[in-house]
Amino acid sequence: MYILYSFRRCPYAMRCRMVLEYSRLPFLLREISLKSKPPELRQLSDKETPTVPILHQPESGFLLEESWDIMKWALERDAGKFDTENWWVGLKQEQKTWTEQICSENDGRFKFFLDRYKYPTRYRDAFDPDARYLNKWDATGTALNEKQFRDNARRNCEQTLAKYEECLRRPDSRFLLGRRPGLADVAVMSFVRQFAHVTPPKENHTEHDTGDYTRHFTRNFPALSTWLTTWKQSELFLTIMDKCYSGYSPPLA
Ligand SMILES: N[C@@H](CCC(=O)N[C@@H](CS)C(=O)NCC(=O)O)C(=O)O
Repeated sequence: MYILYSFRRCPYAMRCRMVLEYSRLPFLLREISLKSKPPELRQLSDKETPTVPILHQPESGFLLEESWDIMKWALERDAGKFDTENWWVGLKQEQKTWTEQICSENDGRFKFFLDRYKYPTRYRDAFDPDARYLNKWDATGTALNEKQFRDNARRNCEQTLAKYEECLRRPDSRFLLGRRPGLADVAVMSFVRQFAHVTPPKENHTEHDTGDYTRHFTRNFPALSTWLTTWKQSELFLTIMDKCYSGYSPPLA
């Protein structure tokens, strides 16, 4: 039996749950507290700080520790027969490459700035181990005050969102690759959702600050907002976010 170590609100775990549910992999869901990880997780993982999601099959020792690997493996297993709506397996090579690029930008630059937009105060420490990224992507970052730091992070996220918006505004393109959903949509959806849900700081927010970030998101990215709503309301997403969700169970014969 496969076990998915997961955390309900983790965007990496969400996208894996979506893919595992879609591709009908029977699995047990083990919800983890990130604050007190069980010893078995530490035993499984070679990482200094184990992360979720992890997919493990105790009987065989099969282990995947990266969400991208889990999604890809689930879709490709058994010659792709579970990828029934062709999210990945039957894509053209250029579409696969594009999907990989989208995912890598999402997990890299976008996630980096999303964290800073969401939690600016957590990242102002001069000893931030991620400061090297700050230099890579934003040489001015450390010289900004908190509001400027947050706005700067938001603007950087919006560069990525603008690409998605452009894709979705093409004719007949309800999804990033066109008419049909694909792995790219699923890989980034939970992160775009986090961006759209960031709440304004309680103090000092002015009209100029927009005050209402959600309205700002909807106004600037109308096609992306519609796309996000479609995914948020999808049966798949609602299923994997259900507090009682315990993994895909095959229908009774
Ligand atoms: N590269 C990993 C990243 C996963 C990740 O960062 N997960 C977060 C939760 S959203 C985590 O487990 N963090 C460890 C911690 O907070 O201790 C993947 O794609 O699976």
